[in-house]
Amino acid sequence: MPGSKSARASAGFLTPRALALVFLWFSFIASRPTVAQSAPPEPTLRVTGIVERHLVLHDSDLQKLPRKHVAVTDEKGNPATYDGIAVADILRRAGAPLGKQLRGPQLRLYIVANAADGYRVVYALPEFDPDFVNQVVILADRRDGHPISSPEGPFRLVVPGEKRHARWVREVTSFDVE
Ligand SMILES: Nc1nc2c(c(=O)[nH]1)N[C@H]1C(S)=C(S)[C@@H](COP(=O)(O)O)O[C@H]1N2
Ligand SMILES: [Mo]
Repeated sequence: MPGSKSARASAGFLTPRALALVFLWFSFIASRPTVAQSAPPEPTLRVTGIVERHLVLHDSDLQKLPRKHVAVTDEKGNPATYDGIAVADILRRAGAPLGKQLRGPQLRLYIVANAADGYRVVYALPEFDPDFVNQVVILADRRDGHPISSPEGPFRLVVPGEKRHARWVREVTSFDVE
């Protein structure tokens, strides 16, 4: 049939050869984490979900954001200081609604903090917003002046004022806004 012939021509990108190339490409992508393990990548934080811009922030990007310092008590009751970036400043870069924009339907938004060990914790967006809360939640990259090593770091959430520390997520890898 002449009609089906032209249809085949216009769907030329679906030829078996093209499909094989796509398959090879995905196999390559799937194999990459194994390769990456031999050379540890720069610590990275992702912001995904319902935001204006998805972000992939490298350590060097995070260092450019304003620094915050908090003095807290750790889970064992010992004093500790943490330095890092207000989570609000990270979310603002992704275009999440904060301040006057955080109202009405936006108040249904929540954030899932994901950790390298699979631990996941939920926060409501206002919990990070300095217009709503006094105590700033930070993504810490230093404890007592030193970089935080795995499995606590390189990035750890510090939630001052929260009595139990179950939401102080260690080794944070991403924030998903849902
Ligand atoms: N990634 C990750 N973060 C985590 C946890 C975990 O299992 N995985 N446990 C939480 C709990 S229940 C507590 S009490 C604190 C303990 O913090 P610490 O290890 O600094 O004492 O970490 C929190 N953060
Ligand atoms: Mo805990």
